[in-house]
Amino acid sequence: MANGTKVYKNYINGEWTTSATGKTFENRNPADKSDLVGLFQDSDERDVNAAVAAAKAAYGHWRLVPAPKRGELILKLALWLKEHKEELARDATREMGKILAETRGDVQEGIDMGIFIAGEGRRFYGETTPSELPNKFAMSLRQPIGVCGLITPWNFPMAIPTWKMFPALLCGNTVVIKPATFTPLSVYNLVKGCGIVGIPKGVVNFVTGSGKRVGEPLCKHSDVNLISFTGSSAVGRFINSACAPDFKRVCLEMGGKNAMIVMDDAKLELAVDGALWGAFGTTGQRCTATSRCLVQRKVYDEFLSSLSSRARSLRVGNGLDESIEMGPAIDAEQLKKDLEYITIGQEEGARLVTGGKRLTGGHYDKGFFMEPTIFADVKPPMRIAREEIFGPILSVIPFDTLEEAVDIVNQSEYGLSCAVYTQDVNTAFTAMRDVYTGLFYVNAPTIGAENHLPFGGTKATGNGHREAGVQCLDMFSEWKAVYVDFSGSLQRAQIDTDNIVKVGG
Ligand code: UN1
Repeated sequence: MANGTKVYKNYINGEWTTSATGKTFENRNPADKSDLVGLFQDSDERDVNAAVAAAKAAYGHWRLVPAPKRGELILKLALWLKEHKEELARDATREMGKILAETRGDVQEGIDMGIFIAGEGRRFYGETTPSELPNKFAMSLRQPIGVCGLITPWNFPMAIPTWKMFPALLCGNTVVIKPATFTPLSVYNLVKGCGIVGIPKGVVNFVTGSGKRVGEPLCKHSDVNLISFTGSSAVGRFINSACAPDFKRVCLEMGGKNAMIVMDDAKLELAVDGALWGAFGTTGQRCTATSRCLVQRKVYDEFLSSLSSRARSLRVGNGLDESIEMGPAIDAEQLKKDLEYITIGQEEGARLVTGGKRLTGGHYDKGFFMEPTIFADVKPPMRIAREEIFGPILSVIPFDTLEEAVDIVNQSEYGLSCAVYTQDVNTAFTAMRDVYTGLFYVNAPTIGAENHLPFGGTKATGNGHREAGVQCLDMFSEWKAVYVDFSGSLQRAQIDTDNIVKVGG
């Protein structure tokens, strides 16, 4: 404690340690800048090296712990999260700003992921298959990769770290986790849980600090075998090249510009509910946020007026207050960026229907608040229709035919999530088939993916990997094909196969 402020340490080889730099950085509440959540280690390469060395040493043992047993420890951790759900959610709201209902959901996502992945420990299936040669056996099995560097974002400070850490551990890897500097407390809590449930020392290591001084050396470390990152496409591009020289496996989960398509026959109230939640939930700070609403011409005016009156009445404020519906932007820079996009949208000729201003006065001055914002008559080439803003700003775009809507959706450089609202099964299936995204929803918003299905996107959203679902195991393991020849003689595949089948002996 320094002046009553708690100083949080790194976790390396099972010990809570201070950084070699001797420096710390502040974690402040974005809803109330005067609220100092804690001081965290402002680490550098020396701390990364120590954490990687610990993870490398622990790997020798951990990879040999049977997968069902690794799964049991993850289950224990999930149950520990469940037991502490409320305090973990409060910590997350305090450091990140989103409302309590959402941080409870964030922690719940971690619990769900743990329960799901723990079961995979007893289902760690490979395949057996006949060899093309007699008295020879063939199978495939998963093997771990080694030390995994996990670089996690601030918008889902608990869920996304669990998406990465749980499957990495289940597959037999050890990890070094670097949380976003805005939200180190949630990951600190998760790592504390690892120690409490008995995950052996060195298996999970935690180093806080900047992308430059911690993230970059982690990506470039020759003993790190995999980097899994969630964040912006710009940082993802940098990480991809930092990992390229030694062909490190890189799993990137990046931006989105997700569209909701509202057809003439949609249940409009349902679509309005979905758009409101999709666009302004998490203050629009989700990679899955609905940032474009494509509305068919006949219902355009009605949808727009109903949505904007609902947006106007959203209660914005400190997420720790249960009556609040939308929290602040994560920091001053994000708020500035959001407000810049208001100017950009207006200059491009879009019609500002509601919002657009910073909220000031009273408790608003303590944090980074802005009004939920809707632009109408947006044209697909406009920047507000193409660029990921990561704020509470929705672009509403009119269209005439489904074909046109699908075309607009697919013009995006991103491909994470898309939703269609319609009562027509043919329209729903056509859109599902033709939209090129990793997630697709019918009559539900673009947010709200569940843990037992693969999560990820196409194009600039990702690089082909999927988190969650059984598919996430492919990210954190390598396949090994095994052949066992018990014929006692040399059998040559592809060559000695001609005379094997003699019908009738
Ligand atoms: C993210 O925005 O980075 O589907 C993840 C959702 C959440 C996860 C979002 N379950 O919106």
